[in-house]
Amino acid sequence: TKKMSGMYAALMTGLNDDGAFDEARQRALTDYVLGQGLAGLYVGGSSGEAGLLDVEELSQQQGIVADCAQGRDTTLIAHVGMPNLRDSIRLAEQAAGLGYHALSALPPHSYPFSDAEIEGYYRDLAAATDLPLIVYEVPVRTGRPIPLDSLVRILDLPNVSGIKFTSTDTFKFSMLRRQRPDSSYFFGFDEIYTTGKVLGANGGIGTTYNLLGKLYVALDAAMNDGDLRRAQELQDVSQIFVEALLETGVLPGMKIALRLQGIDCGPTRAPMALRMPEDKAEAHMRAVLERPE
Ligand code: NAY
Repeated sequence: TKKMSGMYAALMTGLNDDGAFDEARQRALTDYVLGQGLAGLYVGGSSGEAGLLDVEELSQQQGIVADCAQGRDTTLIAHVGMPNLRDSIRLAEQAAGLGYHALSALPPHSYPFSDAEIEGYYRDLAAATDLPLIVYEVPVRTGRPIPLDSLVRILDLPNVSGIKFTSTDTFKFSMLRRQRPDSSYFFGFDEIYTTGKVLGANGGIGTTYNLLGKLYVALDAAMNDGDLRRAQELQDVSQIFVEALLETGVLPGMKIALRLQGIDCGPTRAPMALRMPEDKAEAHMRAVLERPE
């Protein structure tokens, strides 16, 4: 099968002011992101506050996004990683029925599972539908990197087509790619995408792409053209934006920045919260967005 590639927004979630899932806000945000010329959307992942939503809300969101994407040339990846395999499979089956093109899942991490349990989870999830499955290595989220030999075994499972690698262990990324060159490699840290690309990433998936989608498409193109000066300029802009988000909290700050662009997707769901008063966060994000390039 052909490798997957390109730049994907890890789609964020529309909530109302009380923190309930909000269909209208989800649609407006999805249309805004679809307008940025990215390869597609990664739906229901960390950036979508999936760890704070329930299965009903995630299935509703899958349906809304599929509907917004109707008739558009875009690739939809459904993140279906839930604390238990049954819910993950339920979301995967629904995504397949809705016409999603691929699946992805965080490794189970609500208990200290063994490598064998994690591999078993991916084996069963991958077997549940015909869709290609993208493994997710993200130790900052799970608290535990998956060992290289275990990642290789997961990539060898039927229907497992690639990995979203969100770790600064880039040597491990390279070793994995050289051991399994036919898999698809997505790099998950927006602020160092160039690093992943140099080491062979086929694309990127990230939070800040919701807003800076065009910038990341241009960054990937600059890298493909070998225009390293341009790539570095663009990566600097992305880094300055991420630095600002680290002060507000990444997702809460993104929601402020999106609202400043006219896209209100509400607050983040508790307990996730802004790390500074709202008026201060607004001024902080406005200053970054208005910064001359
Ligand atoms: C997802 O699952 O929604 C993602 O793709 C998240 C990717 C992000 N990584 C994490 C750990 O959340 O975009 C990155 C990240 O927000 C960005 O690089 C800022 O550090």
